[in-house]
Amino acid sequence: MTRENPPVQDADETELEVESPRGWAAGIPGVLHSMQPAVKHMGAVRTGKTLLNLNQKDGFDCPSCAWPDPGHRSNFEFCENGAKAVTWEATPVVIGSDFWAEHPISDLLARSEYWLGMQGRLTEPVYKAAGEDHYQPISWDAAFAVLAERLNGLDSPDESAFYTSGRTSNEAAFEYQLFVRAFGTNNLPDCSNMCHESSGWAMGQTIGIGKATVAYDDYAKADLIIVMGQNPGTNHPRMLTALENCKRNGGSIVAVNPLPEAGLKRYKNPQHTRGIVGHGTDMADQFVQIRSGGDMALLQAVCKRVFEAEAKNPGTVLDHDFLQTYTHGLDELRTHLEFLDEETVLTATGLRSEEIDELAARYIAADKVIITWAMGITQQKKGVATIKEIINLLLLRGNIGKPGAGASPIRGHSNVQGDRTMGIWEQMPPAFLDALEEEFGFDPPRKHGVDAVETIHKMLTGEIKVFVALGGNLVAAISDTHTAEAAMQNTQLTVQISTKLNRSHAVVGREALILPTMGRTEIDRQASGVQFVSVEDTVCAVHASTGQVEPVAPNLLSEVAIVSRLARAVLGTTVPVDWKGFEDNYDVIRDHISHVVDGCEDYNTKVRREGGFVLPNGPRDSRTFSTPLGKAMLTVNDLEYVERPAGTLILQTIRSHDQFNTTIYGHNDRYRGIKKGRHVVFVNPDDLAELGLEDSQIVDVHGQYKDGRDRVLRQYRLVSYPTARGCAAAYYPEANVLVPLDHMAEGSKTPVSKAVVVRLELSAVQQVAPASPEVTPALL
Ligand SMILES: Nc1nc2c(c(=O)[nH]1)N[C@H]1C(S)=C(S)[C@@H](COP(=O)(O)OP(=O)(O)OC[C@H]3O[C@@H](n4cnc5c(=O)[nH]c(N)nc54)[C@H](O)[C@@H]3O)O[C@H]1N2
Ligand SMILES: Nc1nc2c(c(=O)[nH]1)N[C@H]1C(S)=C(S)[C@@H](COP(=O)(O)OP(=O)(O)OC[C@H]3O[C@@H](n4cnc5c(=O)[nH]c(N)nc54)[C@H](O)[C@@H]3O)O[C@H]1N2
Ligand SMILES: [Mo]
Repeated sequence: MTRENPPVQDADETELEVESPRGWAAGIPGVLHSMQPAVKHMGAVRTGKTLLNLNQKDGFDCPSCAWPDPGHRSNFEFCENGAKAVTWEATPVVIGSDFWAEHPISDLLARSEYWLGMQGRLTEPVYKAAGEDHYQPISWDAAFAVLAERLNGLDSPDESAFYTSGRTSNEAAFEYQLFVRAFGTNNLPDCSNMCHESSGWAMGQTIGIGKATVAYDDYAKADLIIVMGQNPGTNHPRMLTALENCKRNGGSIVAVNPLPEAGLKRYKNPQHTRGIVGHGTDMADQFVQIRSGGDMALLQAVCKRVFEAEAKNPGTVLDHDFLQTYTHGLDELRTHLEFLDEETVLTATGLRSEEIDELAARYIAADKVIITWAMGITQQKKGVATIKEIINLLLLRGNIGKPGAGASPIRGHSNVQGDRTMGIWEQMPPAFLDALEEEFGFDPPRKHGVDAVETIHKMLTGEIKVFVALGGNLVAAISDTHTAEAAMQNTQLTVQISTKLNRSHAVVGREALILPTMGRTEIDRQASGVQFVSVEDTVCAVHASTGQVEPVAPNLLSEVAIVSRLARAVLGTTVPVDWKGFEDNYDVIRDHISHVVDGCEDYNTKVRREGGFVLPNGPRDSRTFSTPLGKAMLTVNDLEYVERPAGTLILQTIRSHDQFNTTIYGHNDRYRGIKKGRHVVFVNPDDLAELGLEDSQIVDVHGQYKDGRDRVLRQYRLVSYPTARGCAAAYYPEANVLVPLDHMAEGSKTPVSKAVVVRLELSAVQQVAPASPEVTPALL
């Protein structure tokens, strides 16, 4: 097979341009931008088959974010970034057999994520033998044989870890966790460990379920939506339509963010004439420009004001009936907040008291309130406690379990929530393991497995020897890049089941395998005919997804087929599971899901209904809270915020408008005014002045962590930007070199990617670092 298009050159960071940030999102440029790359790479027919079938009834689910589909879909139910995701996957550009001889691993190590991803789709399994610098094509059977021999040669199944990224379908995820547990370990780290784990922890403990308590229609019914730590204009663009619906129905929106993100200011909806030709819809009625990590203090201060308002006008502010019937802990919370010190709150938040008064007044005036959040909240040291404060605030006025109100963590990957529902978690509860045992007749391991950070630790110590990844790019996605890379290279075998090349294919163990897979856009033919898969969105709606275009190469296997063959090679007939039957007909997997996963009874029928079905949700449906007391828990959390010694800044790592996690589509961050480059650090102009620095100077960013290690991001261009005072921002994944591996959220152990204390120093060389990563000699 040969390449259809030549490989693109890497970006040249020296051409980086900076313009003023934009004050609005989407509109005509959004639509045009979304069509451009597709038509260029795929031609009109493949473009039509993919983009017009995106999120349609019989089409496939968008492989980008987890935002839900509305009941009434327009013909263009996709956004600019969904289109980029589809184009990136459905591109006919492929990596041919000649590629591997031309590009040894030492060459791949020196390439940027952008270059790697742009080489095209992976088309055949390849293997790197111990001591070799090259991958070589290998047959599928030989690849599974290598893997089976290494796994079965381990002293214990716990010497292996099986990672999952959130694009994997419910069918593949269910089968994968079944295989891993039948093999004998719960070592199932996933991308969620680095993402919404804090939400799962906090919500599980307080309301008994780690998922949103709202349905799609609730956004339009809300009187107030508070959007915290989230940039929907870039990361969940279709959410702007839901926010717009809320505003058009008379609701209001508050954005809590250190950055004035364009999508939260004004939205020009490309699906309405008024959006295309007019001014668009003004979004946030109040912008609360919070200091990084200050949300916990803000939420406590708002709760305190709610109690004070109730004290002034007893019986009018708190929802007494609700609190009495459904919650526990009201008095303790009230007493705790009496001691909250306003000065501490103002330091922690960087806000004025009046701004907090305004937010509290808005909250009290609204009957139905939704609070949504994403990574600005979860990837904080106090992320779990902060989300518990969100729950406190909602509970005080009965904002859980009624229309137009609720807690709404907005998930990242398109099926990250479904993967968890299907059992991808290192700590699945005993009831799930019991159900597996009953259904399949083997004894699943009960000891908890490792999460993503623990996996890295155990690779470093040599306790984990084989690493298998069903999608994703762990080495780039996890914190402390250099440590993570050393860990990955300390393993015996790394295996990546992927659609495209990324850094995790270059930073490998002694031996390595790449197993290419089909993507969600592609037609999946098996022995019983064309298959569909299913996914769950951020509001617990499950639906089918059917690929529409021919697979990009004949030798690709679906994820289900790969896991099925892997299981057969490793386990033989030691467990009574019909892996071949799974591969031949995905209905067989869904029948098992029906028996094992709560809420999925009769899965094959329900998932075939138009629009699928919504999973049961106690808090949302009936104010049922499955906590040990059977009540929603108001909790008392000791306030903490990020300390910032003089001369330092709190740096957060964010996504540009041209990336999906570690996948870099391009080098423009349109809304923030950055063009042709990514090596920038955004700093408030007053902080720049205070630090004696100027816009466009080139600096080295040094992490300031208690372990004293000098973690550095070299030669980044300063961009004077209206972020909150004392805060800075740089793009993920590059900035992961600065996040220490043990800098984790309490409880959830999510890396604290949004608050790293840093010091800026002028670089010796006043030139932006090249796009290719810095390669430490140890890696070669
Ligand atoms: N196009 C596109 N879509 C995506 C993704 C992508 O990379 N590209 N990734 C997907 C994934 S996996 C996820 S998890 C989501 C991520 O979606 P987001 O969470 O929106 O992604 P981030 O870019 O990390 O943005 C974090 C936001 O939190 C703000 N923030 C940072 N620190 C704080 C703080 O202390 N307090 C408050 N209140 N705000 C803060 C930042 O300024 C920023 O606006 O998007 C998903 N969708
Ligand atoms: N500093 C910092 N670090 C972060 C974050 C942050 O905000 N800041 N965010 C964290 C978050 S929220 C997340 S979710 C993680 C993301 O971590 P991951 O999910 O591990 O990373 P992705 O970049 O989404 O993975 C992209 C790769 O998945 C593969 N892929 C794409 N589609 C498919 C498919 O259909 N099947 C298979 N098998 N493979 C496929 C491709 O090879 C692609 O290169 O990163 C985390 N890391
Ligand atoms: Mo995520």
